[in-house]
Amino acid sequence: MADPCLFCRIASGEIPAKIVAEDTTCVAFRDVNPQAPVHVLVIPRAHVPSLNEVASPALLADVMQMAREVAKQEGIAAGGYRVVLNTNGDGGQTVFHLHAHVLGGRRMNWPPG
Ligand code: DGP
Repeated sequence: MADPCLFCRIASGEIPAKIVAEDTTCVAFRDVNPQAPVHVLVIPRAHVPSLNEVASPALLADVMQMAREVAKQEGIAAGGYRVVLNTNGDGGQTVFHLHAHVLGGRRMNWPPG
């Protein structure tokens, strides 16, 4: 049976995505519905539904390390960017495979919507 998780299927290459970075633990790809000139999602290859279920701080470190590398690669590191982890319903999470949004290329608003 096909893996039901959309982002697991992107990580395995079964579903195509515009991949901008990948290593043994994480994959980064462009969001299909960008909210900023740069909008990249960084996911762990391992399936973890949300921040609430993360068991290893090393996994978070891997995601954040790749987020930082993507920001540099996309040319937004010096100007500034935002990394967002939407978590569960009130956090606005719609895909239940942990992902960090890397947003930049425009001035971010605060407070967020
Ligand atoms: P969130 O709301 O935090 O769970 O963000 C999920 C993001 O995933 C949302 O910004 C749109 C993006 N997304 C959903 N489906 C796909 C897809 O099939 N491909 C890509 N590249 N992004 C997707």
